[in-house]
Amino acid sequence: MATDFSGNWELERSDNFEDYLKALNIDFATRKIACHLHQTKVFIQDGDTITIKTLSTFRNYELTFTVGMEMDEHTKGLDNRVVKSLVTWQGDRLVCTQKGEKANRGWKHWIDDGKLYLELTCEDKVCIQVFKRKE
Ligand code: YOG
Repeated sequence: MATDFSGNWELERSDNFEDYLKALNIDFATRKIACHLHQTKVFIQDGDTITIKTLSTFRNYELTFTVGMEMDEHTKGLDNRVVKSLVTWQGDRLVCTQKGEKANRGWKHWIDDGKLYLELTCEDKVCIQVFKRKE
Protein backbone atom coordinates (compact mmCIF):
# COMPACT_ATOMS: atom_id res chain seq x y z
CA MET A 1 0.00 0.00 0.00
CA ALA A 2 1.13 3.54 -0.79
CA THR A 3 2.50 5.71 1.97
CA ASP A 4 -0.08 8.01 3.57
CA PHE A 5 1.44 11.48 3.87
CA SER A 6 -1.86 13.13 4.87
CA GLY A 7 -1.72 15.87 7.45
CA ASN A 8 0.20 18.95 8.49
CA TRP A 9 3.93 18.99 8.92
CA GLU A 10 6.27 21.69 10.17
CA LEU A 11 9.84 22.21 9.07
CA GLU A 12 12.36 21.13 11.68
CA ARG A 13 15.62 21.43 9.76
CA SER A 14 17.06 22.07 6.31
CA ASP A 15 20.46 21.00 4.99
CA ASN A 16 21.93 22.76 1.96
CA PHE A 17 18.77 24.76 1.15
CA GLU A 18 20.78 27.83 0.15
CA ASP A 19 22.87 25.91 -2.42
CA TYR A 20 19.66 24.53 -3.92
CA LEU A 21 18.28 28.09 -4.14
CA LYS A 22 21.50 29.30 -5.79
CA ALA A 23 21.25 26.51 -8.37
CA LEU A 24 17.76 27.86 -9.17
CA ASN A 25 19.26 31.39 -9.58
CA ILE A 26 17.33 32.82 -6.63
CA ASP A 27 18.80 36.23 -5.75
CA PHE A 28 20.69 36.94 -2.52
CA ALA A 29 17.97 38.89 -0.71
CA THR A 30 15.29 36.30 -1.48
CA ARG A 31 17.62 33.48 -0.41
CA LYS A 32 18.20 35.15 2.95
CA ILE A 33 14.46 35.41 3.57
CA ALA A 34 13.74 31.90 2.28
CA CYS A 35 16.40 30.31 4.51
CA HIS A 36 14.82 31.76 7.66
CA LEU A 37 11.26 30.78 6.87
CA HIS A 38 9.11 28.59 9.02
CA GLN A 39 7.64 26.29 6.38
CA THR A 40 4.62 24.07 6.77
CA LYS A 41 3.63 21.24 4.41
CA VAL A 42 0.00 20.24 4.11
CA PHE A 43 -0.68 16.94 2.32
CA ILE A 44 -4.17 16.10 1.09
CA GLN A 45 -4.17 12.62 -0.37
CA ASP A 46 -7.09 10.97 -2.17
CA GLY A 47 -5.74 7.74 -3.64
CA ASP A 48 -3.19 8.80 -6.27
CA THR A 49 -4.48 12.39 -6.44
CA ILE A 50 -2.43 14.46 -4.09
CA THR A 51 -2.26 18.15 -3.13
CA ILE A 52 0.84 19.47 -1.44
CA LYS A 53 0.70 22.95 0.05
CA THR A 54 3.92 24.63 1.09
CA LEU A 55 2.99 27.49 3.41
CA SER A 56 4.99 30.31 4.96
CA THR A 57 4.55 33.90 6.04
CA PHE A 58 6.48 35.03 2.92
CA ARG A 59 4.89 33.00 0.12
CA ASN A 60 2.71 29.96 -0.41
CA TYR A 61 2.90 27.33 -3.10
CA GLU A 62 0.37 24.67 -3.99
CA LEU A 63 0.60 21.70 -6.34
CA THR A 64 -2.08 19.15 -7.20
CA PHE A 65 -1.21 16.12 -9.30
CA THR A 66 -2.15 12.57 -10.11
CA VAL A 67 0.62 10.04 -9.74
CA GLY A 68 1.78 8.79 -13.14
CA MET A 69 0.38 11.70 -15.15
CA GLU A 70 2.82 14.25 -16.55
CA MET A 71 1.75 17.88 -16.15
CA ASP A 72 2.95 21.40 -16.84
CA GLU A 73 4.05 22.95 -13.56
CA HIS A 74 4.52 26.69 -13.23
CA THR A 75 6.64 27.35 -10.15
CA LYS A 76 4.88 30.64 -9.52
CA GLY A 77 6.34 32.67 -6.67
CA LEU A 78 9.29 30.27 -6.46
CA ASP A 79 11.73 30.44 -9.40
CA ASN A 80 8.89 31.17 -11.86
CA ARG A 81 9.82 28.57 -14.44
CA VAL A 82 7.65 26.15 -16.37
CA VAL A 83 8.64 22.49 -16.13
CA LYS A 84 7.17 19.14 -17.17
CA SER A 85 6.57 17.34 -13.92
CA LEU A 86 5.90 13.66 -13.38
CA VAL A 87 5.32 12.14 -9.96
CA THR A 88 5.64 8.39 -9.48
CA TRP A 89 5.86 5.92 -6.63
CA GLN A 90 9.27 4.37 -6.11
CA GLY A 91 8.42 1.90 -3.39
CA ASP A 92 7.34 3.99 -0.39
CA ARG A 93 8.77 7.18 -1.88
CA LEU A 94 6.93 9.80 -3.87
CA VAL A 95 9.33 10.91 -6.60
CA CYS A 96 8.95 13.94 -8.90
CA THR A 97 11.06 14.75 -11.94
CA GLN A 98 10.82 18.35 -13.19
CA LYS A 99 12.07 18.46 -16.78
CA GLY A 100 13.00 21.90 -18.07
CA GLU A 101 15.78 24.45 -18.23
CA LYS A 102 17.54 23.09 -15.14
CA ALA A 103 19.19 19.69 -15.36
CA ASN A 104 18.54 16.96 -12.82
CA ARG A 105 15.70 18.77 -11.14
CA GLY A 106 13.13 17.13 -8.90
CA TRP A 107 12.13 16.07 -5.40
CA LYS A 108 11.42 13.01 -3.30
CA HIS A 109 9.22 12.58 -0.23
CA TRP A 110 9.24 9.73 2.25
CA ILE A 111 8.46 9.07 5.91
CA ASP A 112 10.97 7.58 8.31
CA ASP A 113 10.51 7.14 12.05
CA GLY A 114 7.43 9.40 11.99
CA LYS A 115 9.23 12.28 10.27
CA LEU A 116 8.51 13.60 6.78
CA TYR A 117 11.56 13.93 4.55
CA LEU A 118 11.92 16.05 1.41
CA GLU A 119 14.94 15.85 -0.85
CA LEU A 120 15.11 18.74 -3.32
CA THR A 121 17.57 18.42 -6.23
CA CYS A 122 18.77 20.88 -8.87
CA GLU A 123 21.85 20.20 -11.01
CA ASP A 124 24.47 18.88 -8.55
CA LYS A 125 22.85 20.40 -5.43
CA VAL A 126 20.80 18.35 -3.00
CA CYS A 127 18.86 19.81 -0.09
CA ILE A 128 17.23 17.71 2.61
CA GLN A 129 14.37 19.00 4.71
CA VAL A 130 12.90 17.22 7.73
CA PHE A 131 9.39 17.93 9.02
CA LYS A 132 7.59 16.81 12.16
CA ARG A 133 3.87 16.27 12.53
CA LYS A 134 1.90 19.27 13.67
CA GLU A 135 -0.68 18.59 16.36
O1 YOG B 1 7.50 21.40 -2.94
O2 YOG B 1 8.78 21.97 -4.65
O3 YOG B 1 6.87 19.23 -1.36
O4 YOG B 1 5.29 21.34 -4.57
C1 YOG B 1 10.98 25.71 -1.50
C2 YOG B 1 11.66 25.82 -2.85
C3 YOG B 1 10.52 30.66 -0.86
C4 YOG B 1 10.51 31.51 -2.12
C5 YOG B 1 9.69 25.04 -1.49
C6 YOG B 1 9.10 30.29 -0.45
C7 YOG B 1 11.68 27.23 -3.28
C8 YOG B 1 11.84 31.79 -2.69
C9 YOG B 1 9.66 23.71 -2.19
C10 YOG B 1 9.03 29.05 0.36
C11 YOG B 1 12.72 27.57 -4.28
C12 YOG B 1 12.65 30.54 -3.14
C13 YOG B 1 7.62 28.66 0.70
C14 YOG B 1 8.42 23.62 -2.98
C15 YOG B 1 12.47 28.85 -5.00
C16 YOG B 1 12.39 30.12 -4.53
C17 YOG B 1 6.68 28.45 -0.47
C18 YOG B 1 8.28 22.26 -3.62
C19 YOG B 1 7.13 20.19 -3.55
C20 YOG B 1 7.47 19.07 -2.60
C21 YOG B 1 5.64 20.23 -3.84
